[in-house]
Amino acid sequence: MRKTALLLAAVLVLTAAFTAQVLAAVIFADDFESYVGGNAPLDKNYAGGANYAPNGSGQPWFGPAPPNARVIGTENGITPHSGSQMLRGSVANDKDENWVNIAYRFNNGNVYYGGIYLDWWFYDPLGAGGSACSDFGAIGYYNTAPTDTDYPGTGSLNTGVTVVQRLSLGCYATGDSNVYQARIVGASDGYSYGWFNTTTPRSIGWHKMRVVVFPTSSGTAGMVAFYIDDMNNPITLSATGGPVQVHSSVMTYGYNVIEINTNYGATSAYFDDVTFGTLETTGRISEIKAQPVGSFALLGGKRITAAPGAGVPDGNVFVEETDRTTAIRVHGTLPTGTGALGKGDEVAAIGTVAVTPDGEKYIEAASISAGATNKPIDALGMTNRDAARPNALGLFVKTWGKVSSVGADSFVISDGSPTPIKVMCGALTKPAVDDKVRVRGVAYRDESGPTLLMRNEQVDWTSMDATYQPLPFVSAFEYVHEWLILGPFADATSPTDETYRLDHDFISDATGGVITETTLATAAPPSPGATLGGKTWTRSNGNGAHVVFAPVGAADYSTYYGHIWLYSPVDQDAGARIGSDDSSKVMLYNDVIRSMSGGPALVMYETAPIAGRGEVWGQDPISWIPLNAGWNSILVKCENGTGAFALDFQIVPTTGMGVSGWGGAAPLPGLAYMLYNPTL
Ligand SMILES: [Ca+2]
Ligand SMILES: [Ca+2]
Repeated sequence: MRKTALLLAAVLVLTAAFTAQVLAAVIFADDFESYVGGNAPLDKNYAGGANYAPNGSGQPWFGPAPPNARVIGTENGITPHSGSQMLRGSVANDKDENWVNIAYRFNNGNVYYGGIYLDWWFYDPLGAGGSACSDFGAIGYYNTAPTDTDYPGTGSLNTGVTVVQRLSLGCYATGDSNVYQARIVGASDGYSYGWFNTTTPRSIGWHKMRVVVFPTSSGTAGMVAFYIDDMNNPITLSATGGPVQVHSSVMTYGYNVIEINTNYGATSAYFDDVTFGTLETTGRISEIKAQPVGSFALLGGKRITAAPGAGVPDGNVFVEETDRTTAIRVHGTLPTGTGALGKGDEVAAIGTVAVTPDGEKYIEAASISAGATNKPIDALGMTNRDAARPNALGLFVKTWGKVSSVGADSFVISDGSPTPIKVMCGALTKPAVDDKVRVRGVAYRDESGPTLLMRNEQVDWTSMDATYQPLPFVSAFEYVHEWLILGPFADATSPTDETYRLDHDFISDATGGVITETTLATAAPPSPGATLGGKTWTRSNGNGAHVVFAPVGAADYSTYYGHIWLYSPVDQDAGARIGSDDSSKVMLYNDVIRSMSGGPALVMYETAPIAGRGEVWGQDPISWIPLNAGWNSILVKCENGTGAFALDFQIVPTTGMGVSGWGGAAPLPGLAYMLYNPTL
């Protein structure tokens, strides 16, 4: 480890605001002053090189097929950012890479999942239009990085690598050479291979660059922000869905290396003063709420419980810890279009801590963006008294009571607690005075006292004596998040005939003809744990608003069934959009269908032509799904040839079927679903 007091002092002055609030421990800082310079290779794995060190000890930088970066002094009128030494590439177009194995060096062989940053000084020798400079720094992950020494083999992490992540920042030749580029491997909304153009113009000279990975946990993609020169405001990525300042890291592997890439083009950039460290914040909402008003807030990976609509005012989302201990309101300019936020979305925000006159701490966000869509958080049951307590503020709760009055956009309930609760519900249908109801919403407080903010979900209030409270759909686009699934089914013909996989009745086979696909809803209503022909109806792993069949044992050349009980408050005609890998079929059963068919369910959709295909969100419209008031059985059958096996489904208005792609259609509001049938 190499540190220079002078360097750290300079950094602190330049980034005082961000540093004071967020950056904590510097784990590794390198000003390249302690190496042998004069064009000597930096690589520790360059046998006989001036900066050679044993694998696992000494200085930490290694690279593939050394020499890679060179340690040099002032050249071409360019002076090091600190001291008398810096780095550049070896030879034009040499594609030099140098890594530090941060997992081995600093974290006992463990990856870092988030709560980390990397910054460095970057000299752009060409500025605007300089496509011959194509160099960048990165935080990354390589599954070839050892946990017990610096490098494998002779020093290349590229040899045999199969799993990679890189969060890169600098210039990249395939992008717009008038601006800087950033990369998130796996992101599909950049211009290619995870690369994004930014809106930050290139200019000749030294630039401070920083990559920040928000706090997150194992298995969750953290949020990423990139900074150039202004360490208080992230740069803007030109994503295909619209500009973003914070983006999901997409991959969930964590990070085990830092990386410098030089001479990826003919003209090398220069690097100096590399610093890797951890963020001060754990990202817990309780910690943000404890911060003083006006302080910097960095929120990552929390889950939205409520987005604007009905009782929730525009420009606000409520986000909650998955352990339901705390929640907070985030106010700002919310993303629109396909980036629109909804319940179950992971959200990241950068802003400041603010407070209302009624004492509510919230985040006034300069930047809000969404990550993955996940399982919506269940409401926490509370008495009116508990829902009115300060520590419930912002939590998604379920409470109950007798209706004492009804207003234009609200009604008041009381369970006998000292203070009644005003339920803000906008234009949703209200209960009548003296009705006893159960209500879900966000515990809030305004000048009138305790309130409950209902989401735009009519099903979030039900009669107190109802035996059910249905699940909401997820995201701003209301996809089915969880299915009850049954399978896989296959027989001797399955491997050779795709049409057979979709059209053959495997439920009939499995039950000796006693139950069929179209009598299933009444003869053997699906419910969690129910068995049928030796298979068990199983809750799907909610997976970003679609079903991925693989986690429960998907096989090639097989067939699965997925089922939900769809709740509609009224008789109405709906449409749907479906995406499936490979082909699928949708069967509907309810009173309308029974009167049409004389009994069994009817097929409302079948992929045409039946063919192997990858999943495209909402690929096909289904023009007519007649819904009964109450419960409707929807059975989706999906077949797979090989590889991925997945399904997505969205109910849409018949008057606005939209287009394919995530969020390609506005949802039909007011619906919900369950995995078991409460009427049977
Ligand atoms: Ca230096
Ligand atoms: Ca497939």
